[in-house]
Amino acid sequence: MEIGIIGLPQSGKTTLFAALLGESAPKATAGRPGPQVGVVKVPDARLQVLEAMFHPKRTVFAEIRFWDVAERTFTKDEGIGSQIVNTLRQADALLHVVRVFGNESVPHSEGSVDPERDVATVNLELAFSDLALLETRLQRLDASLRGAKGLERESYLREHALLGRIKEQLERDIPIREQSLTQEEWRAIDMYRFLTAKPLMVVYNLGEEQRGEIEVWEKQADGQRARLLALALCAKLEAELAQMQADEAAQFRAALGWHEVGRGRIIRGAYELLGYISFLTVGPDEVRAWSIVSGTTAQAAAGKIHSDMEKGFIRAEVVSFAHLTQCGSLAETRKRGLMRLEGKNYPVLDGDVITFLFNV
Ligand SMILES: Nc1nc2c(ncn2[C@@H]2O[C@H](COP(=O)(O)OP(=O)(O)OP(=O)(O)O)[C@@H](O)[C@H]2O)c(=O)[nH]1
Ligand SMILES: [Mg+2]
Repeated sequence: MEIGIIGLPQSGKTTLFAALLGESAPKATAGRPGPQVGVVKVPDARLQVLEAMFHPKRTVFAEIRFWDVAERTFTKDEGIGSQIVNTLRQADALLHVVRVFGNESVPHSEGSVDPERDVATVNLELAFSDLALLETRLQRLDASLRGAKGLERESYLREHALLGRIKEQLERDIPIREQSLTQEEWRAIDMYRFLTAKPLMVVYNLGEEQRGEIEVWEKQADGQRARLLALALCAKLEAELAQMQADEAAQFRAALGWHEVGRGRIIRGAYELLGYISFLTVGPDEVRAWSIVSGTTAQAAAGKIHSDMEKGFIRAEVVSFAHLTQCGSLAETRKRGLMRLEGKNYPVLDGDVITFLFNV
């Protein structure tokens, strides 16, 4: 899972990036070309339980990769640079950091702190870049249509109609992620990697003194919109806590009345937003969590591990994490009839412990 961090200059993108990465954050960030990539482990208490049961050589958590795209992602005059757009197009989701913190010493690129305006500004920039791409593609289709006949012509016409409809709605301020498209239409536009089609997490970055307002900000943001999730946190405070020893940080959190680490809330949010779940694999070498989109079939899930496993898929031995912990071993789940054999079309569930059987 790849998530691109975007936002106006000085909104706290790099600070949030540091909060997500904690100790592993790259130190000097200024002046580096291209996106900085940070890998965050997805916390999963089930892995500790499995570790105690299987004593593996290693334990591997699922991962999310965050990109702190650039020093100046969005500027009022220039919009988003084409290189950044191309990078962002590869992401599975976008995370928009919105400045709410005051702090007079940090100038705001738009002259004043106004979170709703900034959300609208960035949304507009994303829409502009999609509109430019739609425009180019429609022109190319017009050209191709001139010489096209039969089936080829029909397929161009279909695509032209679809892109035209999408463009018209985007011009009316409806991001693609909120447009109602059929499954087939989503698939047809997938290759364009439109920015406003991506799931979006809006993170309101509050100042330390605004820490009592977290819930207010999350409630007020419209949670009902498709593929959009709003969170609020204090990025600077979270980044500081992420640098502390775990027990010291926990004491601070308790004093603040925060039950969950900001990083954990963002990771959980990303899973929810993208519809991700985790399945587990166990053995003497490693216990491991793998993230997949909910509804992924057993055969496709095997492909996450190795393409040979997908190609040579025979069947999957599946037991739920709950049943495995009740029984204490895989052998016991077999004995009690809780281990199931599933075929290639079985939709994998969160917490399934799976052994794939395959031909090489
Ligand atoms: N008071 C306060 N200051 C913050 C907070 N988050 C960021 N800042 C400050 O705002 C400034 C910019 O933060 P960065 O994280 O570098 O912002 P950025 O979006 O990465 O900035 P660019 O990459 O230059 O666009 C720094 O001086 C931070 O210390 C916050 O939650 N509270
Ligand atoms: Mg930065």
